[in-house]
Amino acid sequence: MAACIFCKIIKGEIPSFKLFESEKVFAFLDIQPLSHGHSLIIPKHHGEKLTDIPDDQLSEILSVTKRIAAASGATDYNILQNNGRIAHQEVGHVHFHMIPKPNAEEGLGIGWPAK
Ligand code: DGP
Repeated sequence: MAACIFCKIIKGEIPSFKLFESEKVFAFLDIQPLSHGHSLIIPKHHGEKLTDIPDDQLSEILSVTKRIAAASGATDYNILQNNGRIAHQEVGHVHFHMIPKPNAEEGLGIGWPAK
């Protein structure tokens, strides 16, 4: 989609720190990280919501997310997918956040409320 910022990132029209690319999946560092290594994993196919993405692509996205988490060295992390405007989805292209929790043993890290 022409106006979509994540489609522009995939095409290289907006710079990003690329972590991974395959035929159907793209991953890069979040520009507003909640922790060091906060990554975004997205389908190349433009779809706004989870239901717009074929199951085989979702499966690859989860697999890539797991590998990026391992590569980051994080043993504790959150995988987050904000689906829909009311659920705080700001970018209308499906994306999964991988948010490392370097201080997991001390409780939840930056960006999360205390228990
Ligand atoms: P969400 O609220 O789930 O839609 O999160 C969107 C995320 O996308 C947010 O953490 C910031 C990130 N983001 C927005 N614009 C850009 C950009 O141009 N480059 C990168 N790397 N990340 C972006």
